[in-house]
Amino acid sequence: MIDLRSDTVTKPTQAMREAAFEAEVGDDVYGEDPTVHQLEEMAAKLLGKEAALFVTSGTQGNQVAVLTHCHPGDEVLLEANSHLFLYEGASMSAFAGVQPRTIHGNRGAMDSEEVRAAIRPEDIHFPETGLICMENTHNKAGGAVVPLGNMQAIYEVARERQIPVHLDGARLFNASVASGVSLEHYAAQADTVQFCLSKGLGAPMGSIISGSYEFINKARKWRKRLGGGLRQVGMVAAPGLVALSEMVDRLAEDHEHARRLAAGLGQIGGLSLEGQVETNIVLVNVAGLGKSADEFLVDLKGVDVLAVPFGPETVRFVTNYDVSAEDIEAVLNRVEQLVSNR
Ligand code: TLP
Repeated sequence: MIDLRSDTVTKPTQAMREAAFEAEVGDDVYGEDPTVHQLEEMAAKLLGKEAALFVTSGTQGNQVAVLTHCHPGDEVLLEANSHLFLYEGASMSAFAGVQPRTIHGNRGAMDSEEVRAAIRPEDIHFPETGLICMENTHNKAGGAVVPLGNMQAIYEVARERQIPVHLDGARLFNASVASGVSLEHYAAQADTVQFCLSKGLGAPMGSIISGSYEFINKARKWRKRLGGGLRQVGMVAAPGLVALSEMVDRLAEDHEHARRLAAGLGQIGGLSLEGQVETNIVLVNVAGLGKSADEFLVDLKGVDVLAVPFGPETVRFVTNYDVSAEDIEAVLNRVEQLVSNR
């Protein structure tokens, strides 16, 4: 089976398994796990922030950020196809009691003037704008890299109005490797940043949120309230350290594989690419085959290839550490056969 459903499906490397086995641990709720400390320090340094917090998942990291930044009754501005809006079970409303307000972006990038216009003026009828969220890379836009200049413009608007900015950087390392812009530069365009260790970087679990000392102290309490205070968690922080030290540069391979996959799929009659491939995500429209995404995925599974639906006619393929260049060629051969046998 060649699994292109997500980069979350990667299995931990041998080095990660060994690091977990050997990790020095302590009770992290008491702040006594040295491996967690090491991971949090390394992450904060990479992002150029004061402090960082290890959380169980990207969703938990984003929600802890919303809970820490906002008050019930606030409004959160975010891109209409962002993960925070589409794929987190409305948890910002369920937990933080905030209302999302969406802005349609161009390949994931919101127009800074639209963001400015959406910020609420003081009026007894209106909610307060409590937070602005950005996402880079943008998942639903096909792994699009949101340009640094766009992020700068939005952060400037936010600072003028003293509204905090959170960056969902689940795949920020992909953005950085693809664009050559440092993590620090991206992170400087937001007050807080979440990134995932368990996507392209291959760790078995965990995300980081990062920001000021003050923010992280408050966030730690929200993480505890959500049941995310863990004990000898150095066992899973250790693979995270391996992810940060060994797995970043190789993301370029995933990007190369995605470009090859896209080039090949784009040649197959009935399939059309949706948007440009900038990182490790390829979106393909299958309407030309006279099939829905779900129907196409059943056929694909029949030839031992897995992907996910990303719309009624859209299929998402995500290249990852466990998929080789040969696997990509095999996928192309199998899809070509499928389509020609129709
Ligand atoms: N995305 C998953 C699915 O939920 C769609 C995937 O396979 O891509 N932010 C972004 C931009 C994400 O893509 C994801 C996961 C998250 C946050 C949440 O991370 P987890 O899965 O660790 O909660």
